[in-house]
Amino acid sequence: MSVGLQPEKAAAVDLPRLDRTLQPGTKAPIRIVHLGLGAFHRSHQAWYTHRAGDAADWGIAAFTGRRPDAALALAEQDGLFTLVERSDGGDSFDVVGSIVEAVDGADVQRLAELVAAPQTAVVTLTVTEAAYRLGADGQLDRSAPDVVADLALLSSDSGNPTTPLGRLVFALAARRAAGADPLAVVCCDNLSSNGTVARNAVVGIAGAWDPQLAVWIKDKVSFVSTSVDRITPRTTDADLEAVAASCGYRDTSPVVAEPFANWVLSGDFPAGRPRWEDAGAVFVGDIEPYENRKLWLLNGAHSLLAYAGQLRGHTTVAEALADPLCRTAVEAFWDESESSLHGPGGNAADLQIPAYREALLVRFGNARIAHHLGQIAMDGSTKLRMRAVPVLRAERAAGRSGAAAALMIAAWMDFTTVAVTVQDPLADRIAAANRLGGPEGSGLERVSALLALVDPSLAGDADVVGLIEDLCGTFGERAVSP
Ligand code: CS2
Repeated sequence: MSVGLQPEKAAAVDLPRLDRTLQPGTKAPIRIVHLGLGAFHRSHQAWYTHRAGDAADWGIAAFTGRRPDAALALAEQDGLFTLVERSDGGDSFDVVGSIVEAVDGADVQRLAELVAAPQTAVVTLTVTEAAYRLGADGQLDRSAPDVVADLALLSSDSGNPTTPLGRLVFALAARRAAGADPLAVVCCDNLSSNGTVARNAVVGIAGAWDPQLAVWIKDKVSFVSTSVDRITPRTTDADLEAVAASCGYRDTSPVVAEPFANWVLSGDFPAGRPRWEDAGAVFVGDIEPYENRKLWLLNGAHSLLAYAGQLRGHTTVAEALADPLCRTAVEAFWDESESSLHGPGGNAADLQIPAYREALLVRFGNARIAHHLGQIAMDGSTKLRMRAVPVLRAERAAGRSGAAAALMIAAWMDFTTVAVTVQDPLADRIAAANRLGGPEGSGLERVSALLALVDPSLAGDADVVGLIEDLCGTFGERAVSP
């Protein structure tokens, strides 16, 4: 039986399974190792690699995070999957062949073998923002329980690390032991200066295990920063059926994405890379302006819609954007962000912000994409550090209130109070902070405790705490009395 389809549905469609006999073509040699085989990797890096002019030279071995079944399903199709580009006008289908091996992330020995292989030139990462275990000070939180556990496993040689970065450190140690040449690690998670963040996290873990390995990594591994963009909701059973109906084969692992895709990269590739520019990737010297434009305007608006929208009873981005209260909040946040978007070389015009904002409204409004707010709401304590805090700080430094950025934080706080589940590495501490706002506590105490999880220095600023407290309740019932 094919994975992912209900038995009765599978029986109803007697179709061949997608495999390389349906899509003939040579399998490229593995030269890229990817950590975080999810929908976004397939719609983005795998798609760019598939479209590169030299795709035949660049195969990807992709490792899942925690889901062996996802690796199994893709491996049964020999790594092939269908990318469904979904616009308001309809769907188009493309089979992507760049993933040549799909592996369960728990297979750390295979990861080490591939990262150590001399022909491997690039390691790409989509492991989620929270996986970098950044403390509120922006450095690796070495006290995070899973970091502590991985360090114990690495040091005792008694087992395989379980976090993506612990696994990467283990694999880089194997590359060092094999005497292989330098390579590039390309972070594709939505973090500011994501190459530097990845470097700090990897070097931090390595240094706590084996200081010589940390020195080798600093010396030999190039950490490339990137800004990645393509809206990719979770695949549903209806998507599997749409592929079967339109393509005439059964694909257990299709991915649906918007037509838009963007990839900006900055950094060195000491062992080479695919010609991703053939597929539209852009290589720049100074990535920060592009990164901020995307993180604040797109991801910031996403987080605002995720919390405000759910408080207002909406389910998808398109629904939330159609609500005037949410839309006004987004526009106000964009206005604040815009004041701090300076553009490459200080030339804001190069960022084409009015056109970017206009395009975002169209992208968010694509009702056929069904991008669930619940998916975006995860890991808020980490995401807000990148999406709301820099704008709030810049606004206040300029003598303005930063009320629109503060409203995003207030909406997150209200959401964490009423949500059935809060998926966040700090979920326990969020729940404890929310209890401060109960009958015995005060709204200000609660806001300050929650804010401390996002940014401790802001939590000590009484004006900011007061501002956020005032804004709580904007999108629904005030969860806590002032
Ligand atoms: C979203 C992103 O889930 C989220 O936090 O904001 O996944 C967003 O859809 C992508 O960055 C779009 O490129």
